[in-house]
Amino acid sequence: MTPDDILKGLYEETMVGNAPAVLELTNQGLQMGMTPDDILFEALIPSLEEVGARFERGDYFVPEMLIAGKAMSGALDILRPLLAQTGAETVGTFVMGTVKGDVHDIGKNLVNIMLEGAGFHVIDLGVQCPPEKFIAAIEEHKPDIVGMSAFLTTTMPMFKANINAIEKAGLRDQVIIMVGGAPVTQEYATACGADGYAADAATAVRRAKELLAARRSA
Ligand code: B1M
Repeated sequence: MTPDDILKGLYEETMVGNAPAVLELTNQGLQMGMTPDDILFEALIPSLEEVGARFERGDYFVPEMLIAGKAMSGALDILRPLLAQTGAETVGTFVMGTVKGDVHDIGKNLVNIMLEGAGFHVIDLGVQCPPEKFIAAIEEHKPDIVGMSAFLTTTMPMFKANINAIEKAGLRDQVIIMVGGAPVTQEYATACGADGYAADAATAVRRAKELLAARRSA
């Protein structure tokens, strides 16, 4: 098998939710010297994008989306330690959660992995996080940054609800708030009162570091 065969196989097997094949191909690719970035950005993420497109066209339904997501998550478990392996010192604490009403977590998990790789201590609150959960986590962990993900247009308004609740609890000045997720834009982030936004995991890391540096030098 060539690296191209591996990428093609990963793309196709993720799309049909064949988790064992995706695991096998991921391991094979790594053994052949392929990088985690190649596997992620040239096969797994494009495959899930196609899954989403098929769902929109009505060719796929929720079960197909679910098994494709599970296949991708299995590969991420293998890639996680490799992506996070930088030996960087802790640069700050980041509390992260998917907002209430939303169960998507693959994108959030990927952001977490990249943040860990960049030296952040990440506290993952999981999915379907109500405002009280973010507030309790701020009180307990005193993070530098709170990150919120939303993947549905119907759950994006939870950003504003969370930020209002954090303000009401008197904690807004203590944390930088970042938001993200597939349907989110910079304009939306600004409108809901977030301090930062990023379109993908790598940009999220860069933005988090910039925001933290600006806060510390202020
Ligand atoms: Co859902 N789903 N889904 N789904 N799903 C989408 C998001 C959708 C775009 C598909 C489509 O129609 N094309 C669509 C949303 C449309 C919209 O509102 N605009 C959709 C829908 C409609 C739904 C349901 C409503 C379907 C239904 O029930 N009728 C339902 C909702 C359930 C709920 O949450 N209440 C639903 C359910 C599901 C599954 C459970 C089956 C499964 C989730 C599995 C899981 O996450 N464990 C699923 C999946 C797999 C998808 C798609 C196919 C893939 C999502 C994904 O993991 N992408 C998705 C289609 C698509 O995205 N093209 C779709 C890969 C991931 C790496 O990218 O999530 O964008 P992404 O994350 C990126 C960035 O967004 C950014 O960095 C990440 C990494 O680069 N980012 C941040 C994320 N968080 C960030 C935070 C930051 C900064 C950046 O700062 C804090």
